[in-house]
Amino acid sequence: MPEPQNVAAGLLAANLSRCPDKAAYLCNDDTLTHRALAADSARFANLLRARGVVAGERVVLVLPDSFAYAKAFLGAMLLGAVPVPVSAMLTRADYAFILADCAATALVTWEDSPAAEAARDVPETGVVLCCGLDGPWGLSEHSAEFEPAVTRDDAPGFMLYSSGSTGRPKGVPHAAADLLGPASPWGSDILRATGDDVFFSASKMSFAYGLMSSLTLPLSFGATGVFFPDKPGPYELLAAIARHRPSLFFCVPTLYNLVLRAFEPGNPEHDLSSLRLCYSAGEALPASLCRQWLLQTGVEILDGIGSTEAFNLFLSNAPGRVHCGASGEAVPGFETRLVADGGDGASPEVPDGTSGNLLIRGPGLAKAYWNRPEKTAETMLPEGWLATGDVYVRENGVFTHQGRSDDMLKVGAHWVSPVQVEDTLRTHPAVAECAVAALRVEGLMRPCAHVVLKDPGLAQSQPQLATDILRHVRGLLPVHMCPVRVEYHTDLPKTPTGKIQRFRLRSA
Ligand code: 3UK
Repeated sequence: MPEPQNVAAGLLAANLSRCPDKAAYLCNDDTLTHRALAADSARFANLLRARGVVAGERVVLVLPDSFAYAKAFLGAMLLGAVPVPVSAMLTRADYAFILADCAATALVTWEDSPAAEAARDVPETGVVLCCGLDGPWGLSEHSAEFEPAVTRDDAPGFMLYSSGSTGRPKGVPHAAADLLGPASPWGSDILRATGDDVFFSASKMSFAYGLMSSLTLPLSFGATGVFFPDKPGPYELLAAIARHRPSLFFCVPTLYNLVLRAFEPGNPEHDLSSLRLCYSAGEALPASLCRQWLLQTGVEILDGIGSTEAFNLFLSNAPGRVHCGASGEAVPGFETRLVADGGDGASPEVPDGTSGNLLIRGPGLAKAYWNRPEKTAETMLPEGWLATGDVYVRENGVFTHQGRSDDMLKVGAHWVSPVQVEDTLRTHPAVAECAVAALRVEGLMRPCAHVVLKDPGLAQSQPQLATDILRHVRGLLPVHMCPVRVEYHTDLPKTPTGKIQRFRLRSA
């Protein structure tokens, strides 16, 4: 039996012995060494303890990606408390819901944030610590010595709220050891990460994808992570890449699309020469974007799917073996099953080339949702299988995403994947972004195209444009898949992590 240990303490101690004076993280002009990170995380644990926080309690973090974030997250874990990263872009009401839902005893945020206001609505959140980018006030007054708590393997070690595309957010508690899952084999074999890498994630640490690629992978490899505290726009991201020279870049498809449109080869402020690999997750990467990015930047994008429940990537493309438009193959260590509706891990698989619901099994999966037994029963199936809610087609071991099971449309007894129709819509030169959702026409479901135009003025100046878009798609897709109407939008509804919320566009 391995000695039970504190996962955060293990990560910090490993780097303290192998590379104490190397940058653990970079943020704007500042550097935080592994040595300073270890000391300040211990101080943070002492600060929380001095304020009465004890092991097992939830500590909600609402912060920009910053050194303060890393210290608070790791400090809470040293104490055996449960850090709960939450997006910094929510409303007071959202924060009040989450603080109450997880019965937080502490909140770490900036002064006057909507989360700090929400803490007044939920008085059980007794401790509110206000931070700048470096850490909370008075951190240096606390000792840098801390005896890490030893927590039980099955106790929650950290918790994330899933930004799911339907309904209110669900808490997803993970064992502390699950934090180490993405390092191997995803990090080691697919990203081929080493201590020489500089990780940069445009996705925030409140999103599992950002948490692993910004915060924990740099620690697992004794590498360096770049924190970007602001809301990422394409020009700011290009400038940050030119400045910090990351070797690995992580982002969601929508942002890759914006960065690609802003990118000017030869512009010294758009210097991508440090990148050896780009990674895309969060939603399917359109094949056209995958190809265009490689063509224009010379760097491969690997698409892969992960989830908050898995706290890992379970299907992924691999370097030199990219299948544009597909999520790639099962990541070693994960078992997959594609089953018919209502199936579980014991059900027969659908044949290759046929749509099925993806179930996965492997290490590090969340065992249950926080206080949501019905959702747990729907998702965490017997024998350790997890229903991802995603519909896939598999051919020769390569998985192609067909959409969320809850986004699929059935038109005239045919399944229609919004993703496939959207890919086709995007080939029309006027379309910048689009989403397909159900529209009820005389009681029957029909696809409707919700479109953001590259030039919004065209909606007025070219009244024939909508007809032209529909005709374009009709030339390329079977009739049941063709949208019957185009609706223009200035913006599509998205989750804080950038996923399109197709359910908000449904008319039925
Ligand atoms: C969808 C994808 C197609 C899919 C996540 C990387 O996105 C993450 O976690 P969430 O819990 O959402 C999970 C759901 O998002 N999705 C994610 N990636 C892809 N669909 N292609 C993809 N490449 O519906 C999935 O079930 O917010 C991503 C790492 C950790 C994560 N938590």
